Amino acid sequence: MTVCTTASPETAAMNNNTSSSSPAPAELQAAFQAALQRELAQSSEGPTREALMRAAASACRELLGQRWATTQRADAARGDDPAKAPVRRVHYLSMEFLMGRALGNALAALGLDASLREAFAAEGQNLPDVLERESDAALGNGGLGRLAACFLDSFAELGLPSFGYGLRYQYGMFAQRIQDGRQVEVPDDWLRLGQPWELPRPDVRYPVGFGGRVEVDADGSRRWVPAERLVAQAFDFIVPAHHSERVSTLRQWHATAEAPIDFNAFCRGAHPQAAKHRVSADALNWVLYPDDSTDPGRELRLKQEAFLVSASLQDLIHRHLREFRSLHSLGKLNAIHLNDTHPALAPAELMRLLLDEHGMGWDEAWAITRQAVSYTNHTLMPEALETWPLQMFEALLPRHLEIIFEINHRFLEQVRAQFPGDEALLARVSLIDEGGHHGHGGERRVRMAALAIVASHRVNGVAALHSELMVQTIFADYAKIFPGRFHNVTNGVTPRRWLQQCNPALSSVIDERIGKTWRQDLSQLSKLKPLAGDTALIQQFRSVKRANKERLAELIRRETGIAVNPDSLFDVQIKRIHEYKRQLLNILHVIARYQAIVANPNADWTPRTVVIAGKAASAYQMAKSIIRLAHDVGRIVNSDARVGDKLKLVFMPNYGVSLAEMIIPAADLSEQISTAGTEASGTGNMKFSLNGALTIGTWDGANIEMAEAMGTENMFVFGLKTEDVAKMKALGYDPRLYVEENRALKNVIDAIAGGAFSGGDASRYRQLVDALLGRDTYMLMADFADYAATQSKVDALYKDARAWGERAVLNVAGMGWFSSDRTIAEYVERVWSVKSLG
Ligand code: B1H
Repeated sequence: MTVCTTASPETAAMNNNTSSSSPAPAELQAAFQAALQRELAQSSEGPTREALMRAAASACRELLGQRWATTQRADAARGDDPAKAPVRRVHYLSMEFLMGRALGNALAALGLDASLREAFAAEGQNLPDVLERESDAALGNGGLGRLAACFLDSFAELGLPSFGYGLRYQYGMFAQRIQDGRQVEVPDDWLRLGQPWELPRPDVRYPVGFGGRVEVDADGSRRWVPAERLVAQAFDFIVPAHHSERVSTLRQWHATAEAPIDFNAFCRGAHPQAAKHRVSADALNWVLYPDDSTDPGRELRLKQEAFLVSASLQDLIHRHLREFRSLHSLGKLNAIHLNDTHPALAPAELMRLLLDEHGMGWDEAWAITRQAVSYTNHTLMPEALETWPLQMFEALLPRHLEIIFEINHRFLEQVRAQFPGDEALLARVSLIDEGGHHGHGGERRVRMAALAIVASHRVNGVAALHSELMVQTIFADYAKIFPGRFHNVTNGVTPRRWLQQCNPALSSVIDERIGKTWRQDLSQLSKLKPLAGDTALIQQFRSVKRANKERLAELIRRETGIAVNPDSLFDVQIKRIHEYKRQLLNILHVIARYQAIVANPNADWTPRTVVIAGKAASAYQMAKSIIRLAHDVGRIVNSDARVGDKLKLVFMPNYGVSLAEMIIPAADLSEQISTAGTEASGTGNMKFSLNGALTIGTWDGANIEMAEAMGTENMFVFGLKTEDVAKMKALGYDPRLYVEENRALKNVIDAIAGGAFSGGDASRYRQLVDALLGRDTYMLMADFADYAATQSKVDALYKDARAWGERAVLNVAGMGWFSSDRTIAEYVERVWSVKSLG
């Protein structure tokens, strides 16, 4: 699939490769040997796996650097052919990019696995062991950040002129340790051994200001005089296409202070004083999402967002001027996409740059901004809708606040004209929350989602249900004001990482049957559908799964000491720990099953291994309590001789991209059990199904579209639907009624409450139990019975290996739609192309 070919013959050639055209292996071997010599010169350890990994990475980086230069030259010429609608360059602004490891992907993209395998063998090492030495680039929380990484892969693959823009966090997301069954956060020092992938760009630097005041010049023009000045310096990470020589770029900003040390203070011996501003600049680089439960934490987060936005837009403008020498065409030739509201300052900053730095008038600047900007919402959770206290905002970004006031003034005028007399509507849609109501102690706040919507020409949700609920609930007023602005683009995942690389054995089985083109055109997978009953194919699926499960069993033993049976059903839930995702429902079911096994050990149980992994936000006590419960329950269940192989509960620590690549190919059952209406899309759900796991899931997010694509009968769907949830809440939901009428559920709750898993300590889970019996916000009690009954259906089907295998094939066959290539093609078509501007 290629959606974007640019004008020059050079690019056409780059795009026309149908098979990955690799550099001559000799060229790579030479680059690799040279890099290895450099490594060896720096270390007395000899050619360790780390050294080989870094040498291979720098060899790849050199080759990718050449592709980068060619891609940039081709893209710079994209406006040259007056006969063609010019292609727009996409600037994908995101606070998160969860890239994971890069070497395996680069080797696959460059077609160099085989020659590197040989080179490593010559040093006595094998490829997988070397690949494992690379640390994950974990610069994201979860699905939103991994989606951005999949998108970069598709940008390259589709030949889209593009930059991803993010921050170069020194510690990314924290690393999760488990101590006495509890999560402990430690810094993830992923840059410790250097970053062989990044290309520092010392010449790409921009000033970014904070604080200060706005001055009015003699001619009435306004000018911001910041109190603090930082410098943003670019580091590039190159993302290769797999079937052409094009690349995309992830450009990450690093902050330093503009001013050198304070020499006077230094000479007085006041050393910390001399470097105070440098430390405060460096704080922007430290971590992703500083715990925002404190005021300094929140302020740092706002600074990070402003820093990302300002550096990225200055870079865009600089490039545009170099290529086209005028800003009038900026909106037509560039798309600026906001990955949620975290970079939603972008329209305000773009207006400031155009007005104040480039002397443009308001109307043209606003037209350009609206043309360029688009926004994706990723969640309906009200607590995730960003707002900033006006006071803090003004102290850091006084000129931006003025501009936001002006945008708001003009917007509210328009609403007033459109809906005369509706003062309540004006208050609800205003970019400023006047604070006249509950929460936040009545202070005025800036609503970032409002700014993102008003400044965008398109706003989308990430799955059909989510996009519908978005315009019915949180954005209903805006949808009334801007009909036509809102739409849906369902998420997808890259088949290169999430099938080809993580599951080479299954990839070969698929290749044998339908050829290799699914890597570029995932819809090819539908050709497996008529083969789903083929006994030999089912056998092959089964033996691949079995081998992947053995590999995972070994990892589980290494990481947790727990011995699990690879013949048991591997039932997996891996994702951030959050109440709405209902890991707790999963654990309740494990307890119920445990109690049932103990009561009736000789029944014909389908042996199960339940695997849970995920991180809890450091300040999220309930999520941490769920992790602890998983460990407490696991300890009891796993050591009970009456249970044996019939049931195991495993919590795998430090979930991340690389761990997902190990676990997903080994899963039989994928748990996607959020309360209906709460999970915007999910993308893990897609990865599991693509690897032949069956899903037990609620009618939520992209589960719905997956079920429709593969046939609802091929998914284990259970639980309340979104309308049911709403209705029951409206009628007054009482979780206790469900507990009273369900003996199994009551026994589960009683066991937790009575301290059965906490050594008799009844207080440990009191809050958790009270939450379930009190409000039960996510309706676990209401969904429990159907969940447990559906799990019994899972058991029954698993006993019939042939029936299960047929469904596994049908799952894979149904996933053609869920490629991020398709997602990006839709964004191009409906959001980023010149024609989408109307
Ligand atoms: C998603 C987030 C998110 N939605 C706030 N929202 C954050 C919100 O640290 N913060 O402030 C971080 C992340 N993440 C996820 O996006 C959804 O929950 C998934 O359902 C969805 O699949 C994914 C990608 O669209």
